Amino acid sequence: MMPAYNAGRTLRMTYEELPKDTVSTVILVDDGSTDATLEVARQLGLQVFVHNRNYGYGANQKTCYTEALRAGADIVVMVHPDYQYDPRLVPQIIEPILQGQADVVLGSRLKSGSPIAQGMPWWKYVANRALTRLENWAFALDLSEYHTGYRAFRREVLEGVNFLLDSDGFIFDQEIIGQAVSAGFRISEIAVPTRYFPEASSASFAASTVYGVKILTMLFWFSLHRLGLRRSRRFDSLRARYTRLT
Ligand SMILES: Nc1nc2c(ncn2[C@@H]2O[C@H](COP(=O)(O)OP(=O)(O)O)[C@@H](O)[C@H]2O)c(=O)[nH]1
Ligand SMILES: [Mg+2]
Repeated sequence: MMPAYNAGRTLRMTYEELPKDTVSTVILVDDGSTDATLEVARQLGLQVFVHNRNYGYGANQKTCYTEALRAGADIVVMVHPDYQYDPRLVPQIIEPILQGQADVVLGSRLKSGSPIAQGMPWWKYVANRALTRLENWAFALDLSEYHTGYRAFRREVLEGVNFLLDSDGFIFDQEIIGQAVSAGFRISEIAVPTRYFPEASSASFAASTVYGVKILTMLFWFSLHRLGLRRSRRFDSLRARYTRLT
């Protein structure tokens, strides 16, 4: 699934490189784009869902996952349609799930190679590293980054966390990881290359700073929840709330 917002110039390239023998359904959710995203998506014959206005990146993913579950997906892969991540790596990103070794797999740009040499602005690299360190500490994990737009989920994860309670903005990406950790799902990562070019990112320095502060706030509430000091409904697992009897 591809959460799209003004991805008209990169959507075709991204779609064309998706390995069609691995992917059974491609869903695109258009979050009120003002460019040719919808036309291109229709030409490509994708399953398209359209928001009546721009609700934000998290809101977009909520529709993506809801519709992917409704379509019966066993494994859901999100890739940004801005061609920043290599769509040819879908078989690799789902492999740990197929092997039964992970429930969530993140495509990490910081696991190997040099993201800065590949075009990541240095301040994004430094911030990414620092926030990753804090998130590793709060989540008791050892990942190389959490800020990627390339992710694979087992169906049970999307059914077992209350992602509709998450933010409609960019912080959604971190909240859903916190929820997966809370629910006891296993998270792993694979290395993916970094690609930076003008259409690959719209996050300005100011917006990235706000994002960083929101992550710190989220980690604070997550930690209080984890320690049993203050409950956040968002981090309550839906797993095992009920089972099917007949
Ligand atoms: N900025 C923005 N992006 C959205 C929205 N909904 C979906 N997206 C998609 O989210 C992706 C991430 O945005 P981008 O600017 O590339 O962020 P970055 O790569 O993380 O710096 C893009 O592929 C957009 O198409 C939205 O409401 N706002
Ligand atoms: Mg991007």
